[in-house]
Amino acid sequence: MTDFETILLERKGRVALITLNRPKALNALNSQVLADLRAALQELESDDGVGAVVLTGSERAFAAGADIKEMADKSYMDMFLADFFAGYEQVAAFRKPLIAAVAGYALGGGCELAMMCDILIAADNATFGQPEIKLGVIPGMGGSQRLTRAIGKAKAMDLILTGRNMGAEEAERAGLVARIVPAAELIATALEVAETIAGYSLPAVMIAKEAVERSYELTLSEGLRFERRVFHSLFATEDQKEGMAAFVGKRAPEFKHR
Ligand code: CO8
Repeated sequence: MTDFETILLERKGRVALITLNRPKALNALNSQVLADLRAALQELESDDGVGAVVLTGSERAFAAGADIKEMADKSYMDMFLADFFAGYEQVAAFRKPLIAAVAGYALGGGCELAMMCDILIAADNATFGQPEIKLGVIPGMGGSQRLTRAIGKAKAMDLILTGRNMGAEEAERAGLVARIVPAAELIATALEVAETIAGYSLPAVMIAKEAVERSYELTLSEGLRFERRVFHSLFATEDQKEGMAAFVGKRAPEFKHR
């Protein structure tokens, strides 16, 4: 696996673990982090041996936001011409399951990065927020859209307009977080979830992810039609035959594409 400047990339069987690694800056997301993440995800996407990916930070911070020091002196033209941080959409476009394991601060771009993942598992010390308003700006990596879809207008407005943080329990109640675990068990739990997913048929997993994502974009009738079409398409896979034959034969399936 390639070495990177600001992230660590490890393989554990069919699961990859990406750890944001700028501890002195609480994993603030600068352009190098973006470049490293994009390169790592590209590598993992094209690796058939990888079935799911966990993205994490440190116990103190998943990521405390976009790098304020890098952004502070930029002009409108700098931001516009570089389409600053548009590259993060590549994280959201990653086709395999991406699990965010969040401990400590997930603020601003950190919260937005976690929301680009498919399953968000939080340590009991996790803190989420969109504090950009305190800096004279607003969320710029999807917070106003993804947070609102995840937790609804009432809470999203509360967080984005006041800049207050919310803890793991409030985030779980609000529907942002799938599970809360003790901080010491965070990585093991996230890897276990990823291993479970990576044990299934990869095309089925990728299509399941895509179908759920389409629900954000489509009307119900179009979404249901999309689901039915891709459901039908899975009957062209060997893994469907194997999965159903294994059930009937009362044995564990041996998926080929996993
Ligand atoms: N950017 C750069 N450096 C940071 C950031 C950050 N977001 N967060 C923390 N750091 C640095 C600090 O400057 C400090 O560095 P140094 O030791 O050199 O002074 C180091 O990390 C440790 O931080 P603190 O000493 O502040 O640690 P505390 O435990 O006292 O506080 C906090 C932790 C509460 C997390 C505090 O650091 C904080 O408030 N950080 C900023 C949080 C924030 O405002 N995040 C939002 C940033 S804006 C954003 O994310 C916009 C996203 C969209 C951009 C897309 C553009 C298109």
